Amino acid sequence: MDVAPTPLPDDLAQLEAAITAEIETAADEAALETVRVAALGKKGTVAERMKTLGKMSPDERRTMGPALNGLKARITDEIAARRETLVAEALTRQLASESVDVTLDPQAADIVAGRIHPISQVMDELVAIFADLGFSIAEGPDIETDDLNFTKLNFPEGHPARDMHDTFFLPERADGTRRLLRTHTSPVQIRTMLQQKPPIRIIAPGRTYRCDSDQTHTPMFHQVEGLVIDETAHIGHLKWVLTEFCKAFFEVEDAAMRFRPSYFPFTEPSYEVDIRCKRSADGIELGTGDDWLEILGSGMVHPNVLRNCGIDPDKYQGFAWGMGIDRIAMLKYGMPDLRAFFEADVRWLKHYGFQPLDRPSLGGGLSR
Ligand code: 2U9
Repeated sequence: MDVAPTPLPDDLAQLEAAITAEIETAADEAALETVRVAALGKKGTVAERMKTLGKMSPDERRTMGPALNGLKARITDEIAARRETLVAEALTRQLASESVDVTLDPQAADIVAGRIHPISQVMDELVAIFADLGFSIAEGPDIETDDLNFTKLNFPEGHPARDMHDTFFLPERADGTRRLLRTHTSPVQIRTMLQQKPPIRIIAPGRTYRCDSDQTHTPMFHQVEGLVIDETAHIGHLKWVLTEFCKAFFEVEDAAMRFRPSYFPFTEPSYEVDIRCKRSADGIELGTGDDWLEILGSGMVHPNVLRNCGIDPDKYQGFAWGMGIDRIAMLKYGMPDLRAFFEADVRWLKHYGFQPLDRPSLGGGLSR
């Protein structure tokens, strides 16, 4: 803002009154600076008056000198005080214009334009349920050694799962060893058993890889496995944990389960586990009906696996299970095509995705 130059008054009182008025009406810091330069700057009105001191008689100078110095000091103080006021007013205006209303509904805000992928949602649901049952969450690397993925899990040499047709191997190293993309999350439990003493209660959710690609298989998929090791763990506990999980996850009152004998190298005895269901033209309903649907595999941890991890099988025993996260997500949320999970189609995500601020919790409802 331009400020009209202060007219040079004849007497100092008039000059002071004129400058004071300009200071008081300066609307912002820039305008105040203009006033300061016009009054106190090298060629300002006060400086010009100071220059006249040299031409005065000693008597005149004795009265005019202190008068001019006093004037300069008062104007300097007034400018400083006005600057403080202007800064405070500007801050108040800025705070008012930038204020955030924390009572506004976040659902209407831009941040909810994104969606949580159903796999992430289901992972969060699994974690909430098993954490509530007293399990810890364990994680490990996607790239594993042959030893942790197969040997420690009691897979014999030459087992078909060790075949290149089923497993993604990385190029052989100079020392002849080959790393691989883990074919299950079981190496996470092996790592835990090698590092921790029982009792152990963990789940291991994560990505897994197999050379398999068709309508119901993708080369990368997600698993959650569980492991309990203590001195008394038995099949009854396994059945209770899995039933409680299914009731909470599928949000049903009852979840009868059927254990069919099976075979895995790492468990003995081993079971494939079915949940009761009702099939109709509308789809599949879990927890009721007179049909069965296979949802996971389980068993008592093989004594060789315990031994391989330095755990005495005569003192400790445990149970384990594994299930496909993609599969239980499809079942729960009625998603027909597995491959859509990995296509990143925004329309699909808008339809099947979850609200970012609506995170699953047992108290607040898992999925709503
Ligand atoms: C240790 C000991 C035992 C994990 C288990 C299964 C049975 C199983 C499949 C389900 C569907 C994999 O994604 S799927 O194809 N898994 O049937 N998994 S018992 O047993 C273990 C794991 C680690 C140390």
